[in-house]
Amino acid sequence: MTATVDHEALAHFLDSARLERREVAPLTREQPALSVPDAYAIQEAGIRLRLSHGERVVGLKMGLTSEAKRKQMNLDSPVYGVLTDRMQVPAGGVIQLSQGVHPKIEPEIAFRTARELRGTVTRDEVLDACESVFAAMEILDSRYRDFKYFSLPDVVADNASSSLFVLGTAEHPPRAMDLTRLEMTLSVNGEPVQSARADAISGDPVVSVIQLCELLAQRGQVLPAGSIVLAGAATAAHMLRPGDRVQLTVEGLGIVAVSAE
Ligand code: OOG
Repeated sequence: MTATVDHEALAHFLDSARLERREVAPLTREQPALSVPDAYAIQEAGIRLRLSHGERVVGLKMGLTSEAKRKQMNLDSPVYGVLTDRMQVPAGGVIQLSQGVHPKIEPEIAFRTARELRGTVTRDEVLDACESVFAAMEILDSRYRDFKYFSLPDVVADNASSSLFVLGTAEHPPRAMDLTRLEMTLSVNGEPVQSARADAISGDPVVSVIQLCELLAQRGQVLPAGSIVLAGAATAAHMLRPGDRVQLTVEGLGIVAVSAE
């Protein structure tokens, strides 16, 4: 890590942009040498700020796990972010777009762990540790101007663009189906806008959980029991507009809906 980087100050800078719904310049513009470890330290400081305001960590999200997303953002390796209870929108709920900067929505698959996962884990160990799999959507919202032109350390520091998420209400045991073959369709106002098979997520959404455990281990951390894990988007993200009714159908996992106003 770079000794001259003030992680707490940069976390404050991004957190106030989030709270005041203000776009800011990417951190690497002022700090071109910002490293990925520095960025995770900034992300952690930002989460500590949210915890000091009464939020609770409920899980983690993977990002940039699909080719479509990596192309959309012009970035090339997976990253993680932290989910808190205040980011969860109930299934069928309403997203207030005025509370964000420029929110986008993505189709995802989520897991809930029943046991801790640590370090290098196998596919079977992930399946054994996860009690449920869900259809899910993530609402991203970068604090950076125009939601673009950022590098990997920028997006990591900004908690991997996390904003909100919604989980389907139907829970399925992860071994009940072949998770790589599920067809996923995101529709807005009744029109399909994005579709993919679940293997667009890291080749297999379970691989996202394996990669998450590896990334956490690099920071001396584990994936705790009882975590929600968003495995990453299967497609590019869709910009939300007021009045949008968004629905994700995942074959075998059911439907999850949310609307924007
Ligand atoms: C980075 C986060 C991407 C995903 O699922 O790929 C992400 C971004 O696009 O701003 O969460």
